[in-house]
Amino acid sequence: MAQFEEVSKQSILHPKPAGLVLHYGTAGFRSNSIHLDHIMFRMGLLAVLRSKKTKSTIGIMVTASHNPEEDNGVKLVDPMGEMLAATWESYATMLANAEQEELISALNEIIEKEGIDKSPEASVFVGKDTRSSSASLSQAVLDGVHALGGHSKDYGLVTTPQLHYMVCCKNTQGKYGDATVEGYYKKLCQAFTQLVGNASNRTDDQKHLCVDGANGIGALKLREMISHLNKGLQVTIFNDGSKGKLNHQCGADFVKVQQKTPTGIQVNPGDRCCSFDGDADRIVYYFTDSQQVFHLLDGDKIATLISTFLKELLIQAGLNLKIAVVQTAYANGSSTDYLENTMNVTVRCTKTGVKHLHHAALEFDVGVYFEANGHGTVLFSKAAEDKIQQLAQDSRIDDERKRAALMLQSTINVINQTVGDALSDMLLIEAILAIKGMTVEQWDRIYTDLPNRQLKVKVSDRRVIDTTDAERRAVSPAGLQEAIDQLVKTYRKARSFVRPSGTEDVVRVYAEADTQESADALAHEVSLAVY
Ligand code: NG1
Ligand code: ZN
Repeated sequence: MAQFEEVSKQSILHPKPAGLVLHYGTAGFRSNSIHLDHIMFRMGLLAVLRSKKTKSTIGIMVTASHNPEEDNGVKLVDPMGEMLAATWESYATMLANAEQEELISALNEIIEKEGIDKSPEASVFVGKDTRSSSASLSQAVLDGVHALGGHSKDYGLVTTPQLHYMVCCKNTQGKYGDATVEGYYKKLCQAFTQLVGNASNRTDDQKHLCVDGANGIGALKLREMISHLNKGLQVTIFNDGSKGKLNHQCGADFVKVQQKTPTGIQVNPGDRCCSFDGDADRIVYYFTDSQQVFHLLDGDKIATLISTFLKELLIQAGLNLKIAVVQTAYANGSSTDYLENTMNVTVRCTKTGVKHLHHAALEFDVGVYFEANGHGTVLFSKAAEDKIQQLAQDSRIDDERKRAALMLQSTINVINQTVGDALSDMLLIEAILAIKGMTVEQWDRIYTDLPNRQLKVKVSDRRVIDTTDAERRAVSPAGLQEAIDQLVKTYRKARSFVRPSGTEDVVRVYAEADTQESADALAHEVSLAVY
């Protein structure tokens, strides 16, 4: 490519620190922002190749999600708005770690292996979060795209799911919606308004929600979205970025892991609250009761609420569609038990990481997937969407079926099927609670979580731990699983597993049991067995 000269020239302005090695992990590259300039430039290059290969627009999001403000990261978005294909993750790692003088040969290797035709135009959409490093890092991405002759569209400050949405809209020629932030708000808000039209006499109290924006992009974008809602939702935004630091003692990850209210939020007992994470692709709900006890409604409770709602609608609509919930090993045992034995819903367990859940959810007509940490969405198969569409337009059916079909149609429009989306999930949850006339306390009482504890253990090499059965059992090192089994036996209703983290240099330990003391003790004992 004549363009290679330009790449060589430009890459000198984005030099790789010699010897630095980073991996494209579960959530792309993540590190302290000072290490990432060359990675960003090179991901711009890679996105051009991916765009030529797929003859589609590719997305690049500059964010480190729930990590501290000092960190940053980058993720590529594939044509339908999904995560980057696994084979390309290894190209990303190879390109990122090529020393300066090996860069062109690394590009050539990818071009050859993938048989990339150089002639198609390349198009890349770029977005960034509110971190102070994001502006210059996203400029490095754009430099990479342009150096290799690609066209770019810079969406500036957007949430991760908004960027996924734009990519999908563009590559489906607008069938999924308009590839603009305005188009995103219009589609979601119109569907929300239609849904809550089914809720009779909502009081102002029921319309009110307290949102912790994690001092990030979610707060900014929520404020924009609210203006499209015609007062259908009354939101008080805390941690909107005007004072506090991004993700510091706030946000969905803090609330889930610490199991407590974030700082910077003033609420009364019973107030319905939710927290976004730093790029607004996760959401968890919570409230404090009159005894000042904190109650968390995590991804499992969200999946239960949504799947119950959808199952009821499918029955009312008389549609024979297969619905399933996809979880990971971190799902609370009570949620799995409730879904399987009370709701009679199919439950699948996959490895951690949304791409695994997303993939499994695609196997069903309606696949609801959520990680316990609040990352999730609902996928409708093409056949399911067509059936719902047809029924909603059928003039011969009775009112109850019609109403159910229309609600299913609005649910399809309110949910961002490309990826977990805090704004979109929030609208769907708020609509369901309104339609069911359900308080957050009633939602919480659907089932009672088993007390649980998550711990992190630092070891010299976390990769010596290898797992099977959707990460629920360790196959190496020898003897570890047997030791865990012995410990679990000494507690009631207990379960525990360990796995190496894909995003941090730690081993994660999870334990649940009949009491908090037992869950804490079991997690502690298992973490000692990991050493
Ligand atoms: P790791 O670090 O592999 O456990 C964490 C989350 C995942 C997922 C990724 C990507 C837990 C236990 N793990 O992965 O669910 O969200 O980060 O952000 O919450
Ligand atoms: Zn995130």
